[in-house]
Amino acid sequence: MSARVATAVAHPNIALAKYWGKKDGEGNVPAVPSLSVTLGGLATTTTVSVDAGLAHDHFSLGGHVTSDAERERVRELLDRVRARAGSKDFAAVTSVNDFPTASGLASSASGFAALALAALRAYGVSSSEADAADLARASSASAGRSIFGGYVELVPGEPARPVAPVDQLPLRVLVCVTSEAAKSTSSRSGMNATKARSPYYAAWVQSAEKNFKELRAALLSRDLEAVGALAEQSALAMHASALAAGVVYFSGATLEAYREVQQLRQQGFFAFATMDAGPHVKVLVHERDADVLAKRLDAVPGVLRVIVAAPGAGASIV
Ligand code: 2P0
Repeated sequence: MSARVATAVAHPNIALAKYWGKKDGEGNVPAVPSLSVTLGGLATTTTVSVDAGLAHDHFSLGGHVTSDAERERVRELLDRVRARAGSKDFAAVTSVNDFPTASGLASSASGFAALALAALRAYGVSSSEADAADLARASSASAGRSIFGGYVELVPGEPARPVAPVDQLPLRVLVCVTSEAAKSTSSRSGMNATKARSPYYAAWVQSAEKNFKELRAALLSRDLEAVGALAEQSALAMHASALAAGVVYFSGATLEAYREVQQLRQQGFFAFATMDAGPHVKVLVHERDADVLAKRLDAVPGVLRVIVAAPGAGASIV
């Protein structure tokens, strides 16, 4: 039987209102609502080839054979798709990122979004974008958001859905890369440790609900300043709760870049920082200042390079 092949491209997303922590029980359901912007420019390209001749699934990432844990997460997603397709055929999956993998640049978001779309197509499952988003979310919650372009919300228990288009705000995201290495603590273990051990986890969950509502309203009313301020608050509150459990994603360069962002604000620029489960700092700036501020941030000790990203499109089959 000939292989059925599909290739999908997906882009990372940066949460403005962060998700951190899961609801009790199975199903990978986030404990808090989140709101992200999908970034153009950075991409994961994933090909799924269904082949009745294979004895098991194969998965390579960036041309390398992957860890058992990574293969297991890919297999779980393929199993869900096979169950819907009524197929027992295995697949070969190849995935390539054009940015650092597993380092807090949301590679699992674009990775599982691309995998979900490509797998549904390759196995011939007819599905809506909401189906694809919920399939991706079950593997990696933030991945549900990368199915869509522009600004996207993920409310616990529901598939991700778009909230506002790419041109809602004159926003650019300056991704300050501070390490090319993979992070030492995965998001999953970091958030589980925070939930188990942080004295501030309950406060985080409470503050995240309020932050999400306010940020969503600010986005819909095109209040760029409020979106920036609320996004930075969300990131700091998430990391404060994680830090109290000994979950530390910051490096020296993270703090240097954050200090520069505070100085840019004192100098009158619109600049707010957000940090994820890795040492990089993503700086929200006005589109007109993007080139000038990228140079300023590139000069910060420990910042290796700065990627200028604009809000971008959702995942698609190519
Ligand atoms: C977010 N992050 O909202 C938050 C902020 C990182 C910091 O979603 O366990 O890789 O696979 O559902 O989606 C990273 O977590 O975690 C993440 P799993 P995921 O973007």
